[in-house]
Amino acid sequence: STVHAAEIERTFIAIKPDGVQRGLISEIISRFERKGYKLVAIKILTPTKEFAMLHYDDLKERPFFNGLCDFLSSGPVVAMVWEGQGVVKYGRKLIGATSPHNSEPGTIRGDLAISVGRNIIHGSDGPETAKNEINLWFKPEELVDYGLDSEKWLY
Ligand code: RTP
Repeated sequence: STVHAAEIERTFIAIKPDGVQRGLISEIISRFERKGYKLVAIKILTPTKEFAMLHYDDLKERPFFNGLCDFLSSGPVVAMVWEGQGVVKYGRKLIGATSPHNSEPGTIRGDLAISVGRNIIHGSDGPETAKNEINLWFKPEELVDYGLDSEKWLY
């Protein structure tokens, strides 16, 4: 029933404009929260296109890059940091495959989305990406600390 502090990871999760406009904020937060992950940062904002381009910098050579950045900056986005053991990898599992055509029922995209260009949520794809994305979207003081005793009900 113990977990080492080193095993507690953080990941960046964003509800994209389609997820926000469709009223899926609480549904998505609920899935991460019920699993046992902790919400350590949250804000709602409409990113600029320039900011969207920084966020998706890895995809700048892809044909859908421009449209993707237009879309991410088209309306309010809920930016979050979630914390817990294995949250980077398991968060991707909760989210499901990139294309909702392939994502399993039971996953967020499998249950709630149809098309890859409107797949409602983003999650960091690895620990390094998570650190970079958290730093891009949040200042360190925007993240909370739950304290030393808060893990005992989970681990
Ligand atoms: P995300 O970064 O949003 O969590 O998605 P991902 O890792 O599962 O997928 P990635 O390959 O990094 O693509 C990022 C986002 O680009 C959009 N996309 N459109 N063929 C297309 O039109 C296409 N392919 C990808 C999706 O919104 C995807 O989430």
